[in-house]
Amino acid sequence: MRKNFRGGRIGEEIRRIISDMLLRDLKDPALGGFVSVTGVKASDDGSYAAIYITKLGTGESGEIDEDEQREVVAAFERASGLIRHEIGSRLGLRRAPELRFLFDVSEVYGRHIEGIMNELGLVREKKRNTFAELNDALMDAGMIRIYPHENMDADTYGSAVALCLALREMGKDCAVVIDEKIPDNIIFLDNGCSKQASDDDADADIALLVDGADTERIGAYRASLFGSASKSMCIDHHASSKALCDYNYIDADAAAVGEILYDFLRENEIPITTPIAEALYTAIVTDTGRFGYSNTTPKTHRIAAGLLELGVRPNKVSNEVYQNMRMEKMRLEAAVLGTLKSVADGKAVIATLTRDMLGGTGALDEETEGMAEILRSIRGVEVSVFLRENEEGRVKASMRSKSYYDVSRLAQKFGGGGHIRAAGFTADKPIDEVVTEIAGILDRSL
Ligand SMILES: [Mn+2]
Repeated sequence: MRKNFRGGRIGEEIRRIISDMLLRDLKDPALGGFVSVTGVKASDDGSYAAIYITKLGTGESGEIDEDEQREVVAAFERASGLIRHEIGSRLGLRRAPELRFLFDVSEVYGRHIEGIMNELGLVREKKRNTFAELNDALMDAGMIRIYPHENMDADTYGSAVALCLALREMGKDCAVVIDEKIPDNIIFLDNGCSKQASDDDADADIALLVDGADTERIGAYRASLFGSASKSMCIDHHASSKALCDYNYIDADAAAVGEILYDFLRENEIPITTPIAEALYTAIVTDTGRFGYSNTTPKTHRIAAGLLELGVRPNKVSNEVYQNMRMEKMRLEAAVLGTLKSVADGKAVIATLTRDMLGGTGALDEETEGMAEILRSIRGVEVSVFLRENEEGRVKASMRSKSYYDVSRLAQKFGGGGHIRAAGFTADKPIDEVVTEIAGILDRSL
């Protein structure tokens, strides 16, 4: 029997069929996790149907970025034939509709995600506060502990130090609680603020997160200390952040937490000394990519100007942060660049690093970070591949693409994964073999 395509019922049937298939038949890794169909719009003549899909991210917000959205859509497109076949046979259609998959970014999606997150008990949003409310809470507290996120960058660390110095000026027992080494190029900001996390930090009146709004990125031990404080507070500029602390200030328009804190200190008439200004300025310079990213606004520059008037010397900050590479790391870059190989008519480059080469430069394993980005910056290069032997002698690959090539699919061929523009894998083969294989694939597919 032929079914009538008009009305929403067929759409609802298609939705149910795809939902069933998600549970049983669709095994693509990109369709794992909380992927769901939010709606189906079928055309009147039954020739095609638009399928609206969503995926819930693992972060607090539940949202996923555009690259991941494209991955989900691409995975559905790959399974399109299978899905049409199933729709055709289950609905008894001679010709199943053409399917178009769209990532649902509507408000419905937002509500849908909120619904799922509520069901899972993931969201317990609290009140968002004003600067005055934050200030009142901080001034009432005696002991305050500030938590930068792990893999500290200059925004989280500079903001933490700036606030710590300001609160010490106000007579508070304040410290920045860390559990990792401070990166060499920002340690000049410290001014005696940081301390290694220890059990007595649990007694704080206020535990304060900067540049993050949940404890996912501070490690288990510090998260337990954070949770033991009487009150929690977060100051953040990530759009995806939810208000999960007792006091919350989240401004997604701010280029850096450093910007928010500048306004906070000004509004509450807390003096900004030169070391505080320097920490805020460093936070802003780095989070805006030296005023080069699209988050840079007129306000960013006005705040930067205000900080210069408070005694910041941009040249000093620049020298500390950017002109401060270890000689060993520079030697490492030189050695890696010495292996540079151009493939696919210059649209891709591959560079390698063996254990012997690394040993020869004296650089550390973690200093190999960022090589794939450096390689991608070459004009005309769409894909960069950096291969290195790790401590276990396995080959670790990092791959980047600039604008159209999906490196996550390339990584999947080697059992790895990642995002469209950044992906990687680990292989148990000699490094030269991996180079040859990747070069072959890139030559054919670019
Ligand atoms: Mn930041």
